[in-house]
Amino acid sequence: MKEWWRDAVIYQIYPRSYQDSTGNGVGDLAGITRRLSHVADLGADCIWLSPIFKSPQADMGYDVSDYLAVDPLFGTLDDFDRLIETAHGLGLKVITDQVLSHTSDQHEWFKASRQDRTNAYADWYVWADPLPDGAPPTNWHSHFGGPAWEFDPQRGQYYLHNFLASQPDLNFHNPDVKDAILETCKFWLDRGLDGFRLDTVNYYVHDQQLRSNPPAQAKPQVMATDLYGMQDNIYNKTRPENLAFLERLRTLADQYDDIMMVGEVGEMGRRSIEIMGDYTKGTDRLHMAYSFAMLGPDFSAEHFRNCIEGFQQGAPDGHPYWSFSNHDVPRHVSRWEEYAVSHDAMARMACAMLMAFEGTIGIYQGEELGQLETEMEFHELNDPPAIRYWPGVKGRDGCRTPMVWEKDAPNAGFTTGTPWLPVKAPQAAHAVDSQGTDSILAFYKAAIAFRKASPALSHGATEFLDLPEPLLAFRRVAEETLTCIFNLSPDAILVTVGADARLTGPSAAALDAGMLKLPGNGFAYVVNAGELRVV
Ligand code: TEU
Repeated sequence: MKEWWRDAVIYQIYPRSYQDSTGNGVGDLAGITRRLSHVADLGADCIWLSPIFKSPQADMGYDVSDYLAVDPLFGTLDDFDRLIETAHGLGLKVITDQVLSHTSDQHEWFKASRQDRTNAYADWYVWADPLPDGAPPTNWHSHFGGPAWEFDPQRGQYYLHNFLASQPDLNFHNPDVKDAILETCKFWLDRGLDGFRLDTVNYYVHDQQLRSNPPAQAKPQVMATDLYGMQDNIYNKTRPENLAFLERLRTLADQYDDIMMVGEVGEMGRRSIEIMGDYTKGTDRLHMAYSFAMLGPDFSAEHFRNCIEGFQQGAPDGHPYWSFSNHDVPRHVSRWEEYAVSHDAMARMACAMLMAFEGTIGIYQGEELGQLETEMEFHELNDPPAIRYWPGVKGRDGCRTPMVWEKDAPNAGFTTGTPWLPVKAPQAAHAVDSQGTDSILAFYKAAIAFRKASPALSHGATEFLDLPEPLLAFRRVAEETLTCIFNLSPDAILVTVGADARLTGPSAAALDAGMLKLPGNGFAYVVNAGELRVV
């Protein structure tokens, strides 16, 4: 189908934690291939593979040392080709995670670049002289803590790293860098991929004049790592010059058949929704984008409405990608537990909500099991910012622990060896083989199937209804009209509806004589809803 991605459900696989086939404790491509039927059975359309490329794994693969090779940890190029072939055989598309903004410091380009100021790669990264007092060139912060500049004694200069010091930022003002990066993308498209997830897509270009960001404000920290969230990062990322590069990427993608690119906008809040729009409007930039707006703690109806309406207004012809969890944030069932009657009730309602949103839907491995964030001990941590800021910061290991397959098998069937992150009892309790007919997994399958079969949910327009918090309600309008209503609180709420109203699809509500009873975290898809009023 042309533009398959428009109403797709995309399933994110974190390869280190899906299925180990060798017993070394780390998941791999052959393991994923073995488990693809789970994804197909769920009803997803596509898998997004977090990075599988050669990497010292300082940031778990988001530090690439060779864009054209599979890391031996995950297998070989043959394993990759077999994975694609098996996925395609099951009707699943495959997209890979391209980390183009920075490389590992072990990449040959950087090893050459740091030698001196005149070598062929000298300007491939962002190098700058110290200020007269020896300080870094700007006040930019690294997302993972401290200054975004690292001094290199051999060159006598600083280099830019928006993330770890071992993740130097490429210089996207250099035409050779842009050409080389596009070549690496071409390599993977030529191998029959269906598209890319583009890591930190708004970080590619920095301010060439090296202006300092406005001084940090005493505002609440969004991301816990350090002062990063307190600085308006207007000069180290989201520069206007980035759009021209996105257009080149699109030109490349359009040379292939029905390729999709989804960009990760590394930003939260309202501004992030604007950037998603800027990056996806029209047909010459990205196909879709997501930000961290729905991946944070905010769980108000107003917030979700602002995200969805804000995107529509900013980019009426753009296409969003919405998800509640990924490998960078605490799992949503735990993240939003203060609003939950129970973890399971939250898992069901969040799924029903997500499946009702207009756009493409992303789910993160384990979410379909109602999985909880894993509580970590210091000695179990792997994530660099988690280690650096322990115990003040909840790092990202708790959402990255292995997928659980068989409840009673060692390590829940993930590995026969010692897993790189622990498999603990509260997580193993959610194993795939323990999910029966009334389970969260069964619910996800039903909700995905319902969305697919419903023209309103899969491609209808969205019209919000003005109901008070904690109710989120909107109509999806296509050949049919469906009213979707969600109780974002643990307390029951009564809503009157029209006399002809009836429930359809999965629900957690009771409808009797024009009265819709929503328990805590209740939800319903309603046909002929009539006028809704809170009693
Ligand atoms: O994440 C980007 C990221 O975590 C932040 O950029 C984001 O800006 C922030 O959470 C919103 O305020 C990607 C990957 O998903 C992550 O795993 C990597 O560590 C990171 O890039 C560096 O490659």
